[in-house]
Amino acid sequence: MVRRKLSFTFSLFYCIGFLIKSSLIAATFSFSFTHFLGFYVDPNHTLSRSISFSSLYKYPLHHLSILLYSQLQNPRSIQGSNDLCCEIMALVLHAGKTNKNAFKTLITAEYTGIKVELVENFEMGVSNKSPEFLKMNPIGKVPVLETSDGPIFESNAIARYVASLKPDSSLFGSSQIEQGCVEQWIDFASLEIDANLLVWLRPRMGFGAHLRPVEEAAITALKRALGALNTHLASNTFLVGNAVTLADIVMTCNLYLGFTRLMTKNFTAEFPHVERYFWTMVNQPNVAKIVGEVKQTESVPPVPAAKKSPQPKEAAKSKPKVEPKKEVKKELPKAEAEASEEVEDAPKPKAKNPLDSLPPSKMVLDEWKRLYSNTKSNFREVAIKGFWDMYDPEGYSLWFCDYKYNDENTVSFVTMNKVGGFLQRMDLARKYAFGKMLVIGSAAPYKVKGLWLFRGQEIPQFIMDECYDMELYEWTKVDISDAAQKERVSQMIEDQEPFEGEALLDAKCFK
Ligand SMILES: N[C@@H](CCC(=O)N[C@@H](CS)C(=O)NCC(=O)O)C(=O)O
Repeated sequence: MVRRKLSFTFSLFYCIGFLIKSSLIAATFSFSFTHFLGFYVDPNHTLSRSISFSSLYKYPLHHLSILLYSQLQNPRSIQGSNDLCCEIMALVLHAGKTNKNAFKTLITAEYTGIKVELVENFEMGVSNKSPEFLKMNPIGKVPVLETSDGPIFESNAIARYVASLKPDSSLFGSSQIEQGCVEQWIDFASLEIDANLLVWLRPRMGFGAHLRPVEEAAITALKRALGALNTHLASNTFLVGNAVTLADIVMTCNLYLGFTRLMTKNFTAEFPHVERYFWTMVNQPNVAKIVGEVKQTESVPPVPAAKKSPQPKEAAKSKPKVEPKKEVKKELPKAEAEASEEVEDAPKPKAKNPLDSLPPSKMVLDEWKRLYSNTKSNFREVAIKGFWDMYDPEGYSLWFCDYKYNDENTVSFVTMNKVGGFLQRMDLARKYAFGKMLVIGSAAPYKVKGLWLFRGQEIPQFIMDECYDMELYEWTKVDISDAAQKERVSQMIEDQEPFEGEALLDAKCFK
């Protein structure tokens, strides 16, 4: 009797269990069908994202349906159980829209098909200082990735994590040695490229003192790294293997900072394979979707005018009260230069250029520039004669310059680009200077020589300070009482050819 009762109870439990199991299977089928349908009616996945309870199931059939669904959505992204929830609920990235460190993750997400969304209404200096944010990253820096298993900070780590969500991701290379090389180039991109770029950029964005020897050392180290990278890329399309890896993503984002903020065409022309690589990378559809159109900077940001030392308290007291500037509160400890990518710089009062305090000159530089531009014929009789009529040797001085390293000018377009970059960099002197630069010779090595007209009797100090090309040239003040020198000036303004017995490869004017 007891045995019969027991067996009846077991049978009952078995039936109930069977019924539960069957209904789970039915639910899974209907869920799979909804997902399957969702592919056609809900391409943005709002439906699938809202059904987050699905991730609670640990049912093989359910996995199968999700795998089928995710394969239908993105044939490249069959994923394992860990990333199912990523397919369903997007990972949230805390950063501004233009942050190159956030780009690393967003590009990786494009390559892997993992959903990563930028947090809404992120405000640099505010959002990342909130208590909730500091719980995710105690140092208060961005980016931070919020996952259902907890947050991750450090942009390279986040990008690695997102890449690893796709099993067998080719972003880590296709062998252990390739994976080692991917890691090698990620470190190289961070420690040899990015770190030096930041030492160069930070003080120029007003974060920390600008110390010329420190900047020079960083530029030298950066050039050394770019030289090594250039050599590697001379025979490799990508950093590792024959396809884009995580190393390329990290390297491109770091170079992006350099190309858009510091490294003019003149600077990068020395590294043609790095240039080719960078433009190839930013034009890859998965990269272009995130970074948009990229424009190389035309100048290096000038060093901000030195801050005035604080007034002694007593003196300050006796001064009329000045309304404190609203922007001052923005000078929070946002110490990193990269932050400047996202923080609007408070407009800084422009320091008066000492050249504006020189005694007035009878020569009006703009008038000369207009005459130069508008003279289309009889250049010698009209423009050159006009120049000497206008020239004021008290208010202006003329200078010849001679490139010190002509031996290096072995490639014509590289040489012309170098000169082009120099002129772009001289933009800051437009109000006070006029120049002609000649690239001379019909075969390498080409000579680069120039003529400059500067306000004042010396080469203005701010140009020497700001434009590093200046020290690449030998400068000689023109003695206009010497007829030969005067004639040389005329010939240079006129682009006379042959010049000193040689053909001209190029002549550029700064006006
Ligand atoms: N090594 C970090 C650097 C992060 C970083 O410096 N982030 C900057 C913006 S790109 C930041 O949050 N600065 C704010 C601060 O310094 O408080 C990474 O790669 O994530």
